[in-house]
Amino acid sequence: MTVPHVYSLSGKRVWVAGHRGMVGSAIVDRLRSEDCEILTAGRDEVDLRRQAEVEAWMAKTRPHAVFVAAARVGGIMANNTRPAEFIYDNLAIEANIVDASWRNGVEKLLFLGSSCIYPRLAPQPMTEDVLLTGPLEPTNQWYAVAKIAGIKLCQAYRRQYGCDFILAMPTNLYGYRDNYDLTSSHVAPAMIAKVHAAKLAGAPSVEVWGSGAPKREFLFAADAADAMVFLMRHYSGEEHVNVGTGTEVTIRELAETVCRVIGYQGRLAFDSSKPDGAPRKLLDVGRLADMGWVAQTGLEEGLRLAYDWYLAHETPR
Ligand code: GFB
Repeated sequence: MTVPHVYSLSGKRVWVAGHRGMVGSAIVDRLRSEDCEILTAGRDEVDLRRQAEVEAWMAKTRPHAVFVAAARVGGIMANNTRPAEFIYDNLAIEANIVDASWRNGVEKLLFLGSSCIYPRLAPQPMTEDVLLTGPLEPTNQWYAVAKIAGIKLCQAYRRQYGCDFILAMPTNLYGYRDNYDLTSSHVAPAMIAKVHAAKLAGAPSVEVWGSGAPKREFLFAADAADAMVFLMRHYSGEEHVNVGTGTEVTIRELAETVCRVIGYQGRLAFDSSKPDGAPRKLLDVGRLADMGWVAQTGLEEGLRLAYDWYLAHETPR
């Protein structure tokens, strides 16, 4: 399939906002094979929640293109217990970067949202147009509202100022440089850390939050980064685009897969005092597939790669 080229990164200064996070760092890795200059702003240099700092940094560095991978992110527990941080930080970060990008003549910007923008009980798989058709999942409504505002922000700047700002909505991600802190992590890194610890301790069981019945779609972060660069080059439009694999597993199946990868034979102990969150969150990835992009890394393979990274970087052995 020949995919039309709409934007060339060649010779461009490209700012990856959020380069220390899992997705941002994967985008930096992916951009290393492109002929572009990668810009990153250290946390000590720019607090993205402060408008004046973002404006000064952008005016100084003048990027041609921007990936907005900076965000306050976390798993179900962090979202549910720190609502103010999840709504305020995300609104501030996206408003500051989008506005400063327009003011500084950024040619192209890609904003990363999340599959939790969609209604809790949306028909599955979720097409892009189910946005704002029903109530949100309560555990992460604060984050979701901020990300929906980010979508509308980019669309408004496109309509009023003609900015080529585009929107990607990735599913649940996992990969290298994930967050393994059990109070704020997502489920995939949490299961890696917990199963590893249970294996080392010779524990008879490992704790899994909730019922194990919710279904989730997991995309390897390096694949997500590849999709972001693909969209940056080949897509220009107001509509947001789902980014995922199009396949889902139950949390029980995810936990079993992690046990297999790590070689742990104990039991799964489900803790029903913890929330399940949304029952299903499967993206319809037809729009992206029609453009010519599909995910490459299967779940078990990706979990093996993530576990190898965890062993090399995170564990007391
Ligand atoms: O990954 P997770 O926190 O994200 O949880 P969400 C997914 C499912 O795994 C939930 C269960 O049903 C959890 O109850 N789970 C089982 C666990 N054991 C664990 C564990 O040890 N840790 C965690 N974290 N979960 C988040 C949103 O929702 O997904 C964010 O809150 C964002 O805003 C992100 O959208 C992608 O898929 O439920």
